[in-house]
Amino acid sequence: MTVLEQPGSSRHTSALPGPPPDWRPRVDPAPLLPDAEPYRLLGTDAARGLDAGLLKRLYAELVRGRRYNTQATALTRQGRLAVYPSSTGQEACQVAAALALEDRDWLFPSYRDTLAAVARGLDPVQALTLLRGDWHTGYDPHEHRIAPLCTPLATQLPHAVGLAHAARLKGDDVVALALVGDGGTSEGDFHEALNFAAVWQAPVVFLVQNNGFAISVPLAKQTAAPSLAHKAVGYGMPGRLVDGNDTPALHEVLTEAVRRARRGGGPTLIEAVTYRIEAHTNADDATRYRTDAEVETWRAHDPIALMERELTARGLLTDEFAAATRDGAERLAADLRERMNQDPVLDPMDLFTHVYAQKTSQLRDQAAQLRAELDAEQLPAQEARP
Ligand SMILES: Cc1ncc(C[n+]2csc(CCOP(=O)(O)OP(=O)(O)O)c2C)c(N)n1
Ligand SMILES: [Mg+2]
Repeated sequence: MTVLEQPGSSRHTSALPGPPPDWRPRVDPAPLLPDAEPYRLLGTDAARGLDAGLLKRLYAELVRGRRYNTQATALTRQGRLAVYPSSTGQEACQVAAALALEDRDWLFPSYRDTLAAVARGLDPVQALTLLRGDWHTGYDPHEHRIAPLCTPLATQLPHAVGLAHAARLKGDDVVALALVGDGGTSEGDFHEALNFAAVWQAPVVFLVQNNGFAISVPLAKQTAAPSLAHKAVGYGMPGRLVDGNDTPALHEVLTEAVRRARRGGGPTLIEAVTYRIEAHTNADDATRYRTDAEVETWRAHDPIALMERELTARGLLTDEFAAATRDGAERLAADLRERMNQDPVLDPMDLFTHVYAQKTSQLRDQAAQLRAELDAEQLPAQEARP
């Protein structure tokens, strides 16, 4: 018997079947839709009302951040750092993310977000330990409430949701802010994290830094969505689209989203439209997949230059302030240079520490093998001693 032949359905009427019973949208999608174009403050009338102290603080952090990026890249050339995914051009996202959070909140960074961690107060050398290949994370995530810099794409997102949801269940006043790239939005973890976050109304904010590329893959090959911010609607959370090089605009949107999450309003997805000025890492040649002309158009929209225009228009970029900002950035770079040039003392056996609370049998075997090899290397050296 088919559905059409079921008892009661045999009465033929000429009327077309009506809609499914009781159907209506579960939430009104209109308020969840993102901004029609990237939200901006710099260069608009609204910028005139921005607090001078905040603008100067953001600017000083941007200048420090740029200097940190150039110094870290130089360290890769000197063989002192294995790899550095530079955030040059994306400093506005990094600084605004760090400053939007309270100390009690948590930051969940990706490999490109060392600068956000440093702007949040992490020791600049500790922030590079993983990228030097010295140690799993290099810092205590609990000390600054910064999760480990995450290399597997988007895996930090479900972690952020889990932490935020758990905090809410425990009654802790904690918001999690997770950073992810445009490429990371194609991962299953992105979908699972956003879905759970919205269903649970977890106090979490997702900041997608759309820098145009996932290594050599441009955004057009990554997604057919109108924008990455539009994905928010499908999960039932608001989406925001922001100029990712406009630091005060980002700071405002992120701060609002963090506040909303804190008062139980649930998650927000923010897409920051920005650009990766340097190659993916020092191991990549970006000239193979993009033109210099494209890079130049983004250099003209540099986050530091945008801020300088605003500060100058407001008479805030005095010679004294500019010099003090430059000096602060140089001190940061000199300290980084000096400490990264010291050879770290490492115990190869630490490879096996902190991987699992209880070592698996494979790890125990591998640890024993390494121990034996290290001991064998020691023997000739000991025998050579008088
Ligand atoms: C699960 C996973 N798949 C693939 C990679 C290799 N990989 C490293 S970076 C990257 C591109 C990521 O691009 P995006 O998310 O846009 O971040 P961006 O590097 O631009 O900051 C890829 C594919 C990875 N690290 N993890
Ligand atoms: Mg990208």
